[in-house]
Amino acid sequence: MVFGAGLSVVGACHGQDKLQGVKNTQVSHPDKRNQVSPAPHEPVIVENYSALPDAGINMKIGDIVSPYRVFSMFVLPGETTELEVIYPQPNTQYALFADNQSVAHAEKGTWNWTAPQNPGEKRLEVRDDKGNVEMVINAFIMTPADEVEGGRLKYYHIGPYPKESEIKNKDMYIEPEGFIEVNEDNMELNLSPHFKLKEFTSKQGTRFPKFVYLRSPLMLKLEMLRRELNLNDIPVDNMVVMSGYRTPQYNRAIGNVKFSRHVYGDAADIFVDNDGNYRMDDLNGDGNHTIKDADVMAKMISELNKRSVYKGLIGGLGVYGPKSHRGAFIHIDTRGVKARWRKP
Ligand SMILES: [Ca+2]
Ligand SMILES: [Ca+2]
Repeated sequence: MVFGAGLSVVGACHGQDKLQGVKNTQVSHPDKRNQVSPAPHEPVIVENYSALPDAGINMKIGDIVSPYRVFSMFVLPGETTELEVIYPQPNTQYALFADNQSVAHAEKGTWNWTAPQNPGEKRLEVRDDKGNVEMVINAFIMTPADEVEGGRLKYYHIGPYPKESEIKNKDMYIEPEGFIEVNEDNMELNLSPHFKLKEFTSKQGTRFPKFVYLRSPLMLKLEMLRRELNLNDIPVDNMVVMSGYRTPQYNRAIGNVKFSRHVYGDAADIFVDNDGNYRMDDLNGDGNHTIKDADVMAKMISELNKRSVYKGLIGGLGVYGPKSHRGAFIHIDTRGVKARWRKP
């Protein structure tokens, strides 16, 4: 098994030169569909994946490396991404297919795949020379951010991102260059073996389409944490993403800090919920539901921090104790520098 052997994140982001501001114009729209009170996220239990082994190869997808059989990428229309097989199996040739169409090699084991001009999804498959599918990469072609008008995309309220003049660390707060449209047809698609697109939408409104912005290192971090818990005899059948992406609009509505990592697509608030009651499970086995159960998850992040393969995934770790309206949870993000906080 070559898990993690090449797991790394190189560089902060692609296409910084293509950054587009979300237009911050105050236009009130008669459509109020998105102003209904948020519905709670349902836990997502992915069945038949608990035994899903890693792929026999690692794939470098742009600036990240995935060892998983199912992964995802987020690109702009017409954007070209380099894909490369890392650690191929001996005496095996690989081919890349996009929606069953063969993609020409750039060189052996390397392809430059160009996304179509229209937003949507493409299913990329890496197949070996016997035709076996070694890895599926769900490619999401985003709607460019310059199509946001009056803070909205197709009536979905995204809201204004902080102005560039307000941002001190421009490497850490990169405004989205596009948004992934989420609808009934694609919401069940996997972003990684255990996480689906629908888990990361902002908790605003109930109608489709919705839009999210996500960065792939978050998926790597979530999968690594999940695995680490399992390896430490804390079985995870169901890890709930209580909050993934938040639009600036929603983030402001709940009174969160302006520069929340959730707005920048690399944060998730999570807890283990194998019994499906939408509350953190008793992970430390003391019979009580307390912040100590969140500490069990946080400890795994600390362990991962010690490893070199984790280097590109460093970021925030917040530990939260239970309140009357919700259980304990942890916040993780991949902001690139360590940040720690604890809120009993
Ligand atoms: Ca539970
Ligand atoms: Ca406990």
